Amino acid sequence: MTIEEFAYDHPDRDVAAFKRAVANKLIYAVGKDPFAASQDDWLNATALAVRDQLVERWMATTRASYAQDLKRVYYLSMEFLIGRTFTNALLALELQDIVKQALADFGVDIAALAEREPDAALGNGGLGRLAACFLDSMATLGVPGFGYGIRYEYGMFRQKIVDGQQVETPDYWLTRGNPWEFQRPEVTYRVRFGGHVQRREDASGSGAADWVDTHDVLAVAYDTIIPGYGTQATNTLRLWSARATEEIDLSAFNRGNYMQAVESKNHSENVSRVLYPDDSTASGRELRLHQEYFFVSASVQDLLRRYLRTHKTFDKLPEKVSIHLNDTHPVLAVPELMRLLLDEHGLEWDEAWAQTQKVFSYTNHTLMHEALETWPVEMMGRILPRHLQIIYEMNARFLALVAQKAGDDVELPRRLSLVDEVGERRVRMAYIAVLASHSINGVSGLHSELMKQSIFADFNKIFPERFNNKTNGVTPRRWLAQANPPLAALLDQRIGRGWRRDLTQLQALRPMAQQAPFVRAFRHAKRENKLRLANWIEQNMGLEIDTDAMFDVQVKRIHEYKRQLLNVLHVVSRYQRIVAAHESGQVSDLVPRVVVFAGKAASAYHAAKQVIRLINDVAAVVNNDPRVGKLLKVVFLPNYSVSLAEIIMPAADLSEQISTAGTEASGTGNMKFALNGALTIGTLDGANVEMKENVGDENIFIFGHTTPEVADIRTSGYQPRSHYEADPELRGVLDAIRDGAFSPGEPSRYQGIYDTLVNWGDQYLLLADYASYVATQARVDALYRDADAWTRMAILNVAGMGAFSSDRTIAEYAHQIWNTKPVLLT
Ligand code: 26V
Repeated sequence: MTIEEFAYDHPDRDVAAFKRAVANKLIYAVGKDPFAASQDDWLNATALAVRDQLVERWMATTRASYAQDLKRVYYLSMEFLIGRTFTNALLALELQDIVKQALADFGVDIAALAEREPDAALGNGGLGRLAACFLDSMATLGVPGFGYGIRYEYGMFRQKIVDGQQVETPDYWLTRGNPWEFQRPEVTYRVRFGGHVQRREDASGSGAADWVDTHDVLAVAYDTIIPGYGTQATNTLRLWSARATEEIDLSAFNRGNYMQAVESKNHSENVSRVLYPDDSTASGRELRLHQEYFFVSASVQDLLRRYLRTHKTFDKLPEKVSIHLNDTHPVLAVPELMRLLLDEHGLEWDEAWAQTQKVFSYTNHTLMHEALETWPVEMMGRILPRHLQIIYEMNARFLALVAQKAGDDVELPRRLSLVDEVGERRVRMAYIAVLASHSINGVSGLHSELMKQSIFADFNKIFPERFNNKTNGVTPRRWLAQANPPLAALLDQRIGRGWRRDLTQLQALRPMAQQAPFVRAFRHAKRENKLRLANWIEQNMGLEIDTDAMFDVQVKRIHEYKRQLLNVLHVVSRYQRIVAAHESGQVSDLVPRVVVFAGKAASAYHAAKQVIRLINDVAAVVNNDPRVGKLLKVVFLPNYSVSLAEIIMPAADLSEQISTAGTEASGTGNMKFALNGALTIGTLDGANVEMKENVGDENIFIFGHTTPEVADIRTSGYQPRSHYEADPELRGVLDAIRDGAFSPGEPSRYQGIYDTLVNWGDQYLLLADYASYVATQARVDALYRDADAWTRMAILNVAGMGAFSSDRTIAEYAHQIWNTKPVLLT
């Protein structure tokens, strides 16, 4: 039988057919009477009908990739911060109008439905969202790929603000079911933990071993279709969920202890229960190590099984398989592949290692010491004894090589060892990644250079050809077409629709910055977006804001290095100037601003939580001071998420990208803002450097010390107190915070913040950059007063953002790292 002969109800793409499809889903799949159906029932029914439209593309893509025997990319990531799927799927299928009409005929409002979909928040921040943008671009470019990760039951925690402080609540995103996923119970793998290793009797020196007496957990696959845009091609996101090997522990059950019987099942299934919400410390918690090995083992078993369907030996593994490590979290894939090749498939070490090194590539996403993963040798030996052995063997062979090259540098082997021997012995996961990968990349030009000079300096001397840069990007489908309908419509009208697949077409906007009607239309689009955000704020926070004011926005995880606190210092300085002017009978000449913050702090990160509290305390004082009026409002939007970002990014006038130079690996919010017509105030950090090159020096507000200057300041004994003493305005700001101007009920609340900056070394150089920041903010004000000049510059920013599509990034990965060819669909 051919697929043409296989009879099924091929889904049609007109309103009548789609109504029938939704009606069928509502009745037969959701099981609801249309007269009793809730909004969520309608959403599920519609999602299922939309999903049907993706399935044919999915199967055609899979068939074609087998027929063409293509190399596949496996993108291993602990995090995929997808957000919502409904609107994105409609966009990919170009079904918006049809579905809107079909639902309207049922009396259902599509926008209200879309709003009810929960975010799939299976990630913390930049790294997870990048993985989601990459999936979108891989599908769009036809790169045959799979995302592999964990199907967390609880995603990123929900943030509430109670009395100005962050309170975390669990994000059980699956309550109402997930219509997008296909459970695949037949795709289940056994993942082993603990036990011990026995030399294999018949191994005759091959190094193969038996790993026995293990505690096992099952990994069950759940697949989600990732549609490409403007193509039939799709990819698969395969997430693993933990199941106990036995439903209940029968021996305990028979002894009459029901609770104990169920407990062991729960214990196993905890592995995929919850996303680790701390992206600031490489936590040594054992559960995290279990999670990392759990998903990596299932993924490597799965991809080997797929490879072996069409190949008998491992000779062609590097020609057919590329495994990409999204940071070090999936690094255990390296010893896992080695283990499977040695112990299960009988390869010799040298052969297994040669293939392994050709298969892996690795992206580093941070230089921050706290986030670099290491695991205690003791823990690794207890949970993964066979993998520890393999790591030791890799290390011994590597260090023998290093010893030959070391010359008089007798310390070199110690510095390069995969095991840090100082104090509690720990395995250095990043070193395994570098040793096992043929390509190691950073995520912006600056970051890639710093990576070579700092954490991987010794490796760069030995393997210089492995290191390269791949500057991040963002998907224009979600971050422009979907998030910003007014601007997307304007672009379509003036430059055509092609920018969705070729973002460089935005450069056609450059001459239009000089055309008054276009400038007006552009400003009009921005205004609509500002109104949408203002409405959100009014409805969710009961706060009224003025849409003529400049929307000055900083949204991202709360971290000391990102310097939300520097932004607060500037806000307080404005507040004090407004009040001072008022007290002396004048009106301040400051431009009215609404300063918007959003972001989550890791639950144990006290300093970050204090910053959230300070922002809310400052907001309470500023927003209720009658002397301020419309000149300044401060807003902390709770529960920052992908779907909230889609409302915030298009509404911003000013984008704050103000990390200490040398600390932000790339940033991707910076790109989303500029793409949506915000101007950037930023340091020469991460991808800001390349944004400046692309939009032109005169179209971006750069301030602060550069990376080498930061290094000089630190080595020559930084004295933050000297800035405090020399700058009366800065002193006034810090004293007010210290003395309780924003915490009158507890005047000493922010003594710690003051001390961190003035007395304890100001690690991120806020005080050193303060004067430059405030002076640059004055230039921002001056430009905003000239609305046309501001809008012209905003247009030139959009025009210059073509390079920051994740399509460009993925094309570079595909050509320069993975060596993959796109799937051809007829
Ligand atoms: C670390 C950890 C430590 C263990 C617990 C969970 C966890 C989760 C994430 C991380 C690493 C965070 C690294 C990260 O998100 N880096 C960001 O990557 C973006 C994409 O490349 C980049 O734009 C940001 O500048 C960079 O901070």
